[in-house]
Amino acid sequence: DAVAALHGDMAADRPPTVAAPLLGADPCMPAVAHALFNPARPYEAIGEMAASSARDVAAACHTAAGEAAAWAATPVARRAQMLDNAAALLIARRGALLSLLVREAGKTLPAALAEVREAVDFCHYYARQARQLWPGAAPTPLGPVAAISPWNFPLAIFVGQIAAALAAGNPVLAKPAAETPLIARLATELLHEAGIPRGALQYLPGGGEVGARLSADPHIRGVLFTGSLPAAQAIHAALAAGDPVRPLIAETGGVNAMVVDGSALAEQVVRDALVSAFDSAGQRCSALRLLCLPEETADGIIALLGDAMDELQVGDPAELASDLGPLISHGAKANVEQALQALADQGMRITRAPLAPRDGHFLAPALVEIDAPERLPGEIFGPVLAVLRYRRTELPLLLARLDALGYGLTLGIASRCPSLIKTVTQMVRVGNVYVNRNQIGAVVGHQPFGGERLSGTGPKAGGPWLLWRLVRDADPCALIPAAAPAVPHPALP
Ligand code: UN1
Repeated sequence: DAVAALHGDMAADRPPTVAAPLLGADPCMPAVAHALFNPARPYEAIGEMAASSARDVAAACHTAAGEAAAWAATPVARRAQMLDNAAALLIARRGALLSLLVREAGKTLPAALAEVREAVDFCHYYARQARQLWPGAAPTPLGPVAAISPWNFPLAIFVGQIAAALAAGNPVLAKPAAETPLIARLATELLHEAGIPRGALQYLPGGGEVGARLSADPHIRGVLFTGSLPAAQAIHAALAAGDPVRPLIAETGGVNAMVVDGSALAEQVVRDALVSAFDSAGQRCSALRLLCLPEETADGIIALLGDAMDELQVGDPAELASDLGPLISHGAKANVEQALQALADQGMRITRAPLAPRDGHFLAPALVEIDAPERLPGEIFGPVLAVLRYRRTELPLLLARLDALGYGLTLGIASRCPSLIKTVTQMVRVGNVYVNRNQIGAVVGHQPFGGERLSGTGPKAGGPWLLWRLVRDADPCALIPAAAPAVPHPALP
């Protein structure tokens, strides 16, 4: 019925309009709405949005500050009940949500369904956690929090950040990505319908300038951010410059590797690599970017991978047969093509198959054989998988070179040797290690998804830790004595 609802919505929907200045038009700088287009069919306008003005942001922050005491005094059980209500509304309106995920964000239907479910899970999860952590007196929240979310999970991360901040008692100023304001607006409406007061959750569409204004506003007491590294660094600087210094909880990108050893099952490696690299057309921070193969099995795995890539269907995400949808925008596609060209110019071999449709921002998945991890220009946010051969005896050196790239988000290990799995797990500094499985699709709840170093402010960006970071009371985990000094890396088996 969800798919039927999707097609119904697609046929019947009129382009929704985002009336951005929810707090009244700015007489000094009237907001000009611009059209939003389906990334799979760039001639199909799906709605309009206007960025929030400086005055909108200032007024919203002021309102949030005024609302802070009332929201903090709302019993935890009532806040949690509202989040459970929101989950029920997300389920009830899944047809409209799926339609927007496909048409605004270019998600395939399976990815869109998974995202609705993730948003529902986030609401229930933070409701349950808040009830369990704070059954008695509510803790002291930080105060108004800005939640700045990305276009690649425009529903799940948008709702997840809001749910965590609200559960902890903070009013939220939610800024969706400039590419995906419509789905965020619908989610905001459902959260309001669930009982969350309008002053406790305000919607501020716009681009980086809105995020910058929010981060600089003195009423803001913390920022939850998922997105690019440069944006995280800019927000960090703005927060650090403020008085008082306010916390940033950020998750950015990664140059995520899968380390395969000689004992791994080739077919499983191919299946897991394919999903990890090309699901969502590679537009996930968790996606596999660099497949590291031992010399002795590399040829066989690369051949299987090429055949499997030939089977992938690139096309309109509204079609059930499509495995990969489009990139989010013309600019995103150009960036990936530019990175591929730079690798080709360095003499790296690129295989691309199958052909992608011409209209829309589609890209055929690409396999690039590189000779050193340092060839990668950082994160390439698209359907590009680099493959690197390494000598078995040089595995420690490989791990050191991966580490030196500076990122620490996800790492896959493919091996049937338990001691090697254990050793590699101990040696790497990443937020999420996946063993003998794909390395995307973090599960809401027990997996506190987050990145280290260039990938974010740490794995405590999720799970119950996130709630403790959103209140002023001491995090009970922080009271546990620090671990003993790190022991030197054990030798590889
Ligand atoms: C992101 O892509 O910005 O585990 C983070 C996963 C997703 C990652 C979301 N939950 O693949």
